Amino acid sequence: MSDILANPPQGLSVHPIAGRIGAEIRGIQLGADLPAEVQKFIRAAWLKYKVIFFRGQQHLDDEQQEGLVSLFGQAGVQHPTAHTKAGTKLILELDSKRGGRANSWHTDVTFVDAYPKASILRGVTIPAAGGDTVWANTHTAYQDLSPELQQLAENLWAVHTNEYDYAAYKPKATAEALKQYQEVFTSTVYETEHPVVHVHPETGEKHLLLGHFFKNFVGIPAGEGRRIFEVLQNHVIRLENTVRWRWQEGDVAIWDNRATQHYAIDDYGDAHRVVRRVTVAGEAPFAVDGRRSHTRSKVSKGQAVNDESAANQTAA
Ligand SMILES: O=C(O)CCC(=O)C(=O)O
Ligand SMILES: [Fe+2]
Repeated sequence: MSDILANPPQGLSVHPIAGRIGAEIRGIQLGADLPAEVQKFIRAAWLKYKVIFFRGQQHLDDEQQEGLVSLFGQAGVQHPTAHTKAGTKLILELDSKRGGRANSWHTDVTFVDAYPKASILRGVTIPAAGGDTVWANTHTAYQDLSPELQQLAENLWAVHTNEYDYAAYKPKATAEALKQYQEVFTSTVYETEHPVVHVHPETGEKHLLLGHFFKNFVGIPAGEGRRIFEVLQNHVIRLENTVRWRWQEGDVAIWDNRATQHYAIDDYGDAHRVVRRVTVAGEAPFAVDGRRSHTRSKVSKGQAVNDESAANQTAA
């Protein structure tokens, strides 16, 4: 894996950004039909740096962005509950004017067992100032724990759900946003059990698996569990484990969703910000003892709401 990074294909270069996560890749025009060597290089950089960035990809339209999932040898997947952008197969649009502000720490879609392995995000409309996104490395977060806390974490399983405490994470959400969250994002309610420490299927590294879809730990009362959650989650988001990206229009960020959490900073007021995401299918994680995550319930609330304006009351 690192061989190809040390000797990149002609014209390509990798520029690490923070010490523990994130690198910019220069010299590529992204597309579905890149040479095999270049695709291999992108995958190696993605696994090593956990989030990789490409500037100047204005040539990509929605369909070409959807085509990028082929870099990862798996199908693209729609969001299980949020609406896909009209006229596209896979795109989830986050528009700040329609509540698309993912300003709480999460890994995408962990309320299902086989959540996406990669997310590919494109900057479409970017505020003149603000609207950065931050990613955190969940492996170095695990490594930072004392051996005793590592052991505690390895023994814990957590329930993740899309019906989490949205209002607690979004204290300024409007009544309308809350209603749409209830009706669209939670039109089907999932509950999934994940190990708190999972072993990455490609790198073998151990990662903390938490984020805002966390509901409770299996076998621990909610109040006590919340405090344990804070201890572990605070390790994930320590600044040492993070990288922050200042967007320009046409940028693309691709993250290893099995190895990171992210947070979209909501500091741009009424300025307009639009980003579009596609996700690549993943597999259910496994614990250090080999047991696999599983979705234990999936309950449809019945009447599906089909209101385009509610498309992205998501926490993404
Ligand atoms: O708006 C962003 O920068 C990130 C949004 C998000 O959470 C996602 O695309 O998964
Ligand atoms: Fe997200």
